[in-house]
Amino acid sequence: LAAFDWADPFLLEDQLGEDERLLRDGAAAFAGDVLAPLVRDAYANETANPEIFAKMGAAGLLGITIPEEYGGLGGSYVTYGLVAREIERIDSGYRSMMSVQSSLVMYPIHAYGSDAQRQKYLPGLAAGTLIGCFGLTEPDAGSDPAGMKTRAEKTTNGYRLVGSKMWISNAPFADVFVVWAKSEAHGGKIRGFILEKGMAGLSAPKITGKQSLRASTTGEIVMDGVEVSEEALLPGVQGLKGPFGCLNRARYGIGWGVMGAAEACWHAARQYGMDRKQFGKPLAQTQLFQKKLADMQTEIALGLQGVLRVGRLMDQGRAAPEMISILKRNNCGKALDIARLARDMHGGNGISEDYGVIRHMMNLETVNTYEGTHDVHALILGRAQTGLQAFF
Ligand code: TGC
Ligand code: FAD
Repeated sequence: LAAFDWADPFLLEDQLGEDERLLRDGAAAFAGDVLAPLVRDAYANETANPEIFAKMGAAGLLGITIPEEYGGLGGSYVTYGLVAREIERIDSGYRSMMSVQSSLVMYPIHAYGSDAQRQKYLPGLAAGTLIGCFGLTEPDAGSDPAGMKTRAEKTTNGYRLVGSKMWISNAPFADVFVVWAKSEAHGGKIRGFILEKGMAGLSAPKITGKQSLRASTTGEIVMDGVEVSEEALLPGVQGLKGPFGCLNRARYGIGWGVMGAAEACWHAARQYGMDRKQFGKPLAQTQLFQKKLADMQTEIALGLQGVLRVGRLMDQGRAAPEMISILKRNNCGKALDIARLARDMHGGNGISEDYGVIRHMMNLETVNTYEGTHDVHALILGRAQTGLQAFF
């Protein structure tokens, strides 16, 4: 029988291609060299340095699945997931910055945009010289985006956008705003619009006082009669399937990303238990501690197999949104449980910024909530197996 690798129980490495491993290793080096030294201060001070985008762009981490002709990498969804895992191993906020740019801004411009829109925005977004944000959620419409109030009124040459968005990652320093609004000219259907920083009536105040995801900047988007021409409309989609098409990609990436955060917590807890002695022996030599490590290892090993499988199906064009709901929901929930356990296993030190586990734990509260809460994904899965919708 083969030897057992405690850190890679099901030999995930064996299931990756050479190119996938290389790009993953590049992302891990970037995360360790560039992001890890920043995270403690960024989290403490609630600041994200926007220059990180250009650094991510130079490292080839933005728009991994976007074709090379638009500055992307033309890579697979498995590669995108592997990269998300490495970035989130450092902090969920950094993965958030990357996944909003790639899945929620570059993807819709590529999938639903005109060629002029692709040429205008995608190369800068891939390089990270342009920063993007995605505005779907509103103060009174979170889990139920169909209830959005933002509207696009028809003008002679285009549209006037009126409304506000809430909890928008990257918004305060974004150059490019992909926003979703009910369009009068299209029978009240939801349409996507590309707004640019500096437009009259557009502002994006920062939300302060977050106790979670503090290394990523979050803001509102206020649209006080923002006038745009017809060229700002994303022509290729209408209805909620537009934003949901983007969310499928981002939720999938989160399924991988949170496993990185969970692994960071698991490895930290294991090492802490090996090093710290109480009652004359290492904590890791107690039954309760080992049971917790075994639970962490099991959930992470299973979670990684799930995201790899769905990633392969995405690359073959065979992934259903409900598969992604299973991953997003379960991996976020398990990662949050693991981070809470790791915090506990560090004792008093677990609450210190020196050990990082409480930062991951706090971050994962957000990740469990955004992109569809844990319970909303349960309702999506409940509907899929009963045919009965229980949202309202
Ligand atoms: P429903 O009737 O189910 O669907 C309306 C239309 O949308 C289509 N659709 C999808 N299309 C593609 N992919 C999916 N996953 C889709 N789900 C639904 C559907 O076929 C239908 O199309 P059509 O042509 O028939 O009109 O819509 P509903 O209003 O009943 O939706 C219910 C529910 C709960 C599933 C949905 O609203 C939901 O998922 N709510 C959660 C909202 C959410 O995830 N918000 C995320 C905001 S963005 C964000 O959090 C970014 S954080 C990023 C970071 O920092 O990393
Ligand atoms: P609500 O929808 O009010 O939900 C509150 C609670 O009620 C939850 O527990 C939920 O599960 C539960 N609930 C809701 N409906 C039901 C139901 N029918 N049955 C049972 N329970 C229900 N949005 C963007 O558009 N772009 C972004 O870039 C973005 N970034 C974010 C960054 C951060 C840091 C955060 C915190 C959020 C971000 N969001 C973003 C918003 C996020 O997607 C929403 O917070 C999320 O979808 C939940 O919406 P809500 O906060 O309005 O909660």
